Amino acid sequence: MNRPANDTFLRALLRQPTEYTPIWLMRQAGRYLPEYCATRARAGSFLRLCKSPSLCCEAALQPLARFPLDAAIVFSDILTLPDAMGLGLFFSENEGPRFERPLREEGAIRALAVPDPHDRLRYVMDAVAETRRSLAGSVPLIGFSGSPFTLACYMVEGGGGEFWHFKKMIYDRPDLAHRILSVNAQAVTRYLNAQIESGVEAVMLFDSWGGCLTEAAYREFSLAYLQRIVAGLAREKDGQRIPSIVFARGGGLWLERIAACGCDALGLDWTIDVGAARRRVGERVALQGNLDPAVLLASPEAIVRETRALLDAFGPADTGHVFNLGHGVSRLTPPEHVGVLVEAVHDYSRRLRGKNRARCGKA
Ligand code: 1CP
Repeated sequence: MNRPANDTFLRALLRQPTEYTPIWLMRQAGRYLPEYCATRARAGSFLRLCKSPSLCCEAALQPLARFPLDAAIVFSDILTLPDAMGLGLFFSENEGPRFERPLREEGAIRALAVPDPHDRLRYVMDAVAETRRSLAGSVPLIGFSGSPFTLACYMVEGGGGEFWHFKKMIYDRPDLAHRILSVNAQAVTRYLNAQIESGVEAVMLFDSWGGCLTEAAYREFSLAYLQRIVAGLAREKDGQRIPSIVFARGGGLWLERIAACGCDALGLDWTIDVGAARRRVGERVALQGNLDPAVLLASPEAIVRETRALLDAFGPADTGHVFNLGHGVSRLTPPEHVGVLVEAVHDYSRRLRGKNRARCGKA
């Protein structure tokens, strides 16, 4: 298959020049969209939605039908992978995800095995293929997985929370923690490579909870495994480079180290200034982010102002930045505010490039 007609997102990740700054949003499909709520109601539950490739495709395309976003993301969840490892995922109403069989016993940890993604996660591969077909070469499709550490937090805790169980394990039984992380790293590598084979054009690793660790523990229990995965990913498919993004929530203190893990781009939360981040990582990686999702709850004027300030903070450059939020879209976001954001990013970044060219021309 050929490159998408709009490959701005892929070029920005690979630090090739673009005419404007591309934008997509974490959780761009989700509960802030009434049409998503209708699709989920039709599926019967969130998990049944995740297991229906045609409904996943529908949900993934919904934000693109409304807004001129520069990328689509596969509709799924990071927790389908531990579900395929036998932990028994379920979602209780308004309580978030839970596992029937959290990983607490040494025997269960020793028995943990890497699932065949083409078998236990066939429904995700089918969703990838169907979504890619339906995009019909318009914009690129992003595949994703949780990081080994973030997945382990949920697997040992048995759901969301403050993850005391896994944090205790890394100090009490580092051997067991490493056993889980090492199986997870192999599982994630195979899972992402299967998504690449099925048609995704970029991959993203969500390390949503790595930021809760000490610096030393982060290096040993999160970053080392991210590095292994990135080294094991297929770099190309059909002659096209497949860029990788690592989203490091709470990783602002360790940007240089994360940027050196081999990924093409670093996803930033909103606590760090994007210009400062750029100065710290230099030309090594592209940056993705990092508007505070709360800005989308504010007035259109505030959205435009904050968007321009962020693009100004990134500084003059015609590549290397993918605009995104610092975390997912809040379900309280008025959908039309997303439209204001996308237009502001496209419009203002084009104008900045025009100014740069004029300045360079005069020099
Ligand atoms: O009620 C609903 O409809 C479910 C809400 C929902 C949605 C829309 C969940 C439950 N997951 C998703 C989809 C999802 N999750 C996507 C694809 C959609 C898109 O981006 O457009 C992605 C990429 C994720 C990733 C995900 N799931 C992460 C990593 C990113 C992050 O938010 O930090 C995490 C940690 C999860 C776990 C999860 N799934 C769902 C919830 C409510 C949670 C968080 C649980 C917690 O509180 O810890």
